[in-house]
Amino acid sequence: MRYARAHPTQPRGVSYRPFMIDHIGIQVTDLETSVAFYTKALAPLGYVLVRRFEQVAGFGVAGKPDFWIGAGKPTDRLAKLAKLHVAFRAKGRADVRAFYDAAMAAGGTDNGAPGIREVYHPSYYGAFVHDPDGHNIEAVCHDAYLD
Ligand SMILES: N[C@@H](CCC(=O)N[C@@H](CS)C(=O)NCC(=O)O)C(=O)O
Repeated sequence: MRYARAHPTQPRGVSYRPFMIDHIGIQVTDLETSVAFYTKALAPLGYVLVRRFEQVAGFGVAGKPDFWIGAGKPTDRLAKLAKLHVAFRAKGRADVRAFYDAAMAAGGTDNGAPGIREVYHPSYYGAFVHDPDGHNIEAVCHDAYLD
């Protein structure tokens, strides 16, 4: 099955499954630290820094930012609730591993090494890292994939 391009600027012939999330934003305590972290951690997945304003930065592919980080300080009361889980889709299991390695090298902390998580479904291959603020960041490949 061939899917519509996720964004008009994406090259024809490249099939992407449709995204149901247009963009997501999280607050971070040190924007520069987090821009550096996500620039390195998401590079294996093809994400780049697309837009940068003084207080926010947007990452995406093909010029479409869909993951935003903004300078902010969650209050203590909200700190626990402010910890988010964001899962980025990877094209294959090797990219999941590359994300994990890049994120760890960029200062992330382990929250689950790359591997199958049968608890979700038999071919769910994910890796989990906490970013500098403790957000739970994942790369996942849902497809049965030989590597
Ligand atoms: N350390 C776990 C992390 C799993 C995880 O974070 N799963 C996501 C869903 S894909 C989540 O938010 N789980 C809820 C939780 O951990 O409280 C692992 O390696 O499997």
